Amino acid sequence: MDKELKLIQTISNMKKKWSSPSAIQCDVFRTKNLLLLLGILLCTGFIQAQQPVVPGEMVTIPEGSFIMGNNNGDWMEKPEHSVYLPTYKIGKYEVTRGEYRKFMEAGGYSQREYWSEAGWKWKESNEIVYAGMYGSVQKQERPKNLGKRIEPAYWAAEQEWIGHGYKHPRFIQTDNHPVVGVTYFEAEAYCKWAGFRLPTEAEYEKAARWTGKHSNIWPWGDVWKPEFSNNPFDHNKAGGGYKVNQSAPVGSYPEGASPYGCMDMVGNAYEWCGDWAKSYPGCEKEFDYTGLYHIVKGGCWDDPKANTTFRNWYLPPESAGVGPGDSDIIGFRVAK
Ligand SMILES: [Ca+2]
Ligand SMILES: [Ca+2]
Repeated sequence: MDKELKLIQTISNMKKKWSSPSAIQCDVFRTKNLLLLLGILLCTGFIQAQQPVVPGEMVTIPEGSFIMGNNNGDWMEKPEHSVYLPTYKIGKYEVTRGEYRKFMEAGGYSQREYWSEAGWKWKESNEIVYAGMYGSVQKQERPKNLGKRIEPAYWAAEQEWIGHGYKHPRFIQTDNHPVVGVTYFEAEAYCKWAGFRLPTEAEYEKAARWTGKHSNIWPWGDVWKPEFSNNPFDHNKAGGGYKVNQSAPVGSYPEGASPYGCMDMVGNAYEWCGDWAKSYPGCEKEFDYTGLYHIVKGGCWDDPKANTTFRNWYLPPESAGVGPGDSDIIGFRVAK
């Protein structure tokens, strides 16, 4: 930015110096200046960086096979295998608070039709449910002072965050921050209201890493770049800066875009996927958590080096800020 400002100032000073000759000379000079400035801005990527976030923008992923999994990853990421997917659309960004607010204002928490049976039952209950990674489910009563569920946990724009190992100062969540603290049930209800669905894990992973010929380990390539995503070790002020934990407005890390142009596919908020957690064919330890855990992908602002093949799983009602689930790190994006 400094470079552009200096150039604009230089051009402006030159204009002052040359301001006296005939009107024709002035017009020619102005046109030249404008073209020069436009060229400079285009070359430096200034105009591109200023592109606004378009809420609900979708990216089309063409049909075809891709390589899923990671032979160098954790045991549950193995083995690499080919998966065919028909054409689908996926959100370019995580769902924002501004978008989610529209669902709330449209009666999202009072209209039964948007919710699955299990989701509605959870919403109306006063139970907090959370679990370890391997099926040790625990339940407790939701504190009465929290009242009826009418919004996601961590909805307040400014608040104390639980924190996950690094500093977590108060910050203001704007309408462009990802909605977080949403359970699977809330993400599912939003999608139904908006005419979408959650992506499957395979859809998520293909949109995050497939170049058409090769599956990247991170959305941008096979080499870790701390500045390309919202993680604890980037310096971007939008994410709080170095060793500070907070979410960032969606699309704040354009250099970290996936080959298909999807933003924040690693980092910022973790993201719910629509399918149940299961082992890949040929995995050394087989598991099938159908009916128990849903897949969550992509790492978060608290995850130092999350990549596109990382797999995590949570219970659908995994509660935020009141149990160990800590789902202040979980959001979602839509698919169709
Ligand atoms: Ca950060
Ligand atoms: Ca994300």
